Amino acid sequence: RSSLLKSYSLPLDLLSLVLEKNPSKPVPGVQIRQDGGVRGVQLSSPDSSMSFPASELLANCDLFPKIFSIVLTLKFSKVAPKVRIYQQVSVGLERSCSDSQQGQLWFNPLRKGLYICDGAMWITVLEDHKRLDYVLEHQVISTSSETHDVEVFIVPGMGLMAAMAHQSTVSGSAVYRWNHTGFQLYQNISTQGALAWRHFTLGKKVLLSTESEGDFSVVYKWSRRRKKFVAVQTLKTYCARDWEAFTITNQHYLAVANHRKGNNNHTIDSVIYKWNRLTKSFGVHQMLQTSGAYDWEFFTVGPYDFLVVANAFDGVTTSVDSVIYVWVNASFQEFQRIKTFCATDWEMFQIGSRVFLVVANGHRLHGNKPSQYTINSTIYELDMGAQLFVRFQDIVTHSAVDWEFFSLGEEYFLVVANSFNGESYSLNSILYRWQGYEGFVPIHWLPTIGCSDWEYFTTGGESYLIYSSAKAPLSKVFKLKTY
Ligand SMILES: [Ca+2]
Ligand SMILES: [Ca+2]
Ligand SMILES: [Ca+2]
Repeated sequence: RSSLLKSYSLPLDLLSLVLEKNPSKPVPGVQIRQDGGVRGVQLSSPDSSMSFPASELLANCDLFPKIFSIVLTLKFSKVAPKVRIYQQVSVGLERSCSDSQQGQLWFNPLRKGLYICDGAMWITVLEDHKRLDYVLEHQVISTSSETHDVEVFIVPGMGLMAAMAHQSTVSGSAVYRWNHTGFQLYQNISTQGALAWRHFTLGKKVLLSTESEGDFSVVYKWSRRRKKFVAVQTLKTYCARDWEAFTITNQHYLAVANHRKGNNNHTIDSVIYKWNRLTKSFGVHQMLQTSGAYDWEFFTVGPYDFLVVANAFDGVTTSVDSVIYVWVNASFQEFQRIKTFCATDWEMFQIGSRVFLVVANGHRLHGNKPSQYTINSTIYELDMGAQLFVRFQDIVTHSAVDWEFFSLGEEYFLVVANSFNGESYSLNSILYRWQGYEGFVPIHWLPTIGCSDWEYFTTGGESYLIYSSAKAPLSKVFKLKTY
């Protein structure tokens, strides 16, 4: 490939190729013009004799190149001045924008961006695409105990907040608030071995639900008056690992992943709840049998609504099918089964029109044999023709418990939470970048301890990643430095 690239990265003069094909015979519709010191070509009408097969340029190349540039030099003799004259462009790192600055242009040399003031805020006219340069440790948060999950969300009037599911039943869980530079403890919430938090909104209501090792889950509502989360409903759950909130045709649903009943009953029902507007509470809508369910992921492709469960364990083996469901006639029906190994997380993402699902495989365990933690986690791509998800890429992970997808500028990334390799919890979690047909390629290694979750968020124009630890009382915020 590199030799091909070399031979094709040389510029080719397409015009001379056409004009000099037969120098004795002029090409119809083409005239040479001289203007000042510049000589150019005038094309008065397109002529079929100017075209040639692409194979003349791309010998020994079966595929048309994905990236190429065509340079054109144009001369305009008459252009009507249609440009509206604005005030001068001011140059600097910060400029205010209010009524009196309306229509003013501002160039920020650091961001290489040109902005126009609309009377209230700066609107981007031109901006250099952000590209990830490096990842910087930004904040270490000392937490009251180990953490199984972080949920980052926005509360209107309060800004960015993060709920952390802490292990300790004594100190409970905590909600943090972003104060321009980092997260600060905002509210403690008493929990019994919290496993996950999920934030969702019902109209203007902001709700937060927690899952715990006990036999119940609690839904909290943000009280605008008290500026706190207050408990509103308790639901019977079985070691619930995850909640997923979603809306289909204006109806709100919650899917709970029931992990196990008692000590070893894993093949049980997980429940889809539906919001009842009259009783203002969630009622059971549908039961779906799951095996050690760990995660629900809801996603939409065109007119279709999907829900996929991560099945982790059936009591004997972690090699169980995880199931993708599709919404038909007001309930979920099986769409496809995919073999997984202690599946702990599904993440759906789109790149252009392509739809992907990635699974986090925790470990292989069968009977009394020792567990294998260093195994493949797999990315699947939706084949629209076959209406099936097909294997796209395998990535080696170490007891993966979470995938997080995000985009920066025009680039796409995946970060994995590697939690254990069979010997140690101190491992690198890896950040992968999308590189077209090569798929995802590792680019950054982030040291973590017992990593349980990654979340991506942006605030104040900056991009961040936060990870939580199930083995140490700390969470870390990383800043994604761009150039
Ligand atoms: Ca999370
Ligand atoms: Ca997920
Ligand atoms: Ca996550």
